[in-house]
Amino acid sequence: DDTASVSWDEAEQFIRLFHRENRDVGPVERRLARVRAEIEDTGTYAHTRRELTFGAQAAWRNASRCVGRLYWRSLVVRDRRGSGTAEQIFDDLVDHLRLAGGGPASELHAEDATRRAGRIRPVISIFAPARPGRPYPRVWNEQLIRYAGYRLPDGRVVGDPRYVDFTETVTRLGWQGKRGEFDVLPLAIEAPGDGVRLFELPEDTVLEVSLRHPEQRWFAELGLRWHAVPVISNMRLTIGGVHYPLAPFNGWYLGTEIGARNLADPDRYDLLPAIAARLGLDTTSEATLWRDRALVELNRAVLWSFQAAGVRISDHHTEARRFLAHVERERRAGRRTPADWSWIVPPMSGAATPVFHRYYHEADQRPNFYLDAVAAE
Ligand code: NRG
Repeated sequence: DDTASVSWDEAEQFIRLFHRENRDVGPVERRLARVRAEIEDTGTYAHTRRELTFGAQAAWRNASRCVGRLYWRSLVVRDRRGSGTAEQIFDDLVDHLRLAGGGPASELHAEDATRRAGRIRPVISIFAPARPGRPYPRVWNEQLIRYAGYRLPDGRVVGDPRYVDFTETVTRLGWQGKRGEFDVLPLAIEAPGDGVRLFELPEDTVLEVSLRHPEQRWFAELGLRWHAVPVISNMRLTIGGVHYPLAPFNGWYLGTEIGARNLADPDRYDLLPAIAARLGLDTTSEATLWRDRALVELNRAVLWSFQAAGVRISDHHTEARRFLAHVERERRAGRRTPADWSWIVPPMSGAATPVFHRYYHEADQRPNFYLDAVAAE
């Protein structure tokens, strides 16, 4: 429950962890006494900047479903706890996207604007924590950049079927979509005293890659594209008993997220039949493995197009090896890496990657990220 007091046990556990791993921050007992007094007074306590930074990085390190954790220490943490209005939050999210490397020109790195586009870096922006009995800001979108889905009268969907309900919600709030296959949705930002408000992302913050295939010329004619940066905006960050309901974060894509799920799942863009047809595959029998063959070519197109555009992306073989290197590095540091096999193994060619052939430590370690119920109905 967000409105209850912060648990002292969780606060103490985190402060001890932080001091154990950051020997230079001073005596832990003094900090614990202050935190305890603050909780007794106010029901909660405020993290120092360094606690916030370490807490977010440790939350990533503990994210059991993430295969990309080798880089957890490099997470850039933006402290936006002071941003209260929907406008301020929107400006911060725009800055987040620019810093993450999604778009070209930005004041932040004007000098190497061309080199920087596509050089994606992991960033998290942390907004106000939930405080006992007080409302807090949030974003209704699952990710900052997602494509609208429109249901046609005949039941088919134009765009991403996953966002049909969300698209209807923002449409009721006054948004008018272009009814295309890849329309970037507006942000729905809810701030205390402000209600929910819609904001369009400036074009230069949404870097997208048009998909082509290294050999099949017709592939480009499918008109497929995907956005370069996944920014998860519906997960609650929990550090030392304090909940941050709005803490959007991003890394970079693993090719299979796009090629083996978003564009391939039957309840998403469902493109395998169309690609198999263009490849001239025999689809009359499952045993021809036409789905598998189309899947490989689609995933080649994703990786090849991102690489050609200079946009950072990983393939599942490389990332699987890096993950095991991470597990080993953590073991040498005296830590176990919690992991969820069903998320760590990629959605194609599972057993061809080394992460398939073993089991993992299954544990809920904090700090961590938790899925919040989507605010939109
Ligand atoms: N599969 C989702 C994104 C989930 C998180 N993936 C990341 N996270 N790569 C999709 O949009 O396809 N990240 O922080 O980079």
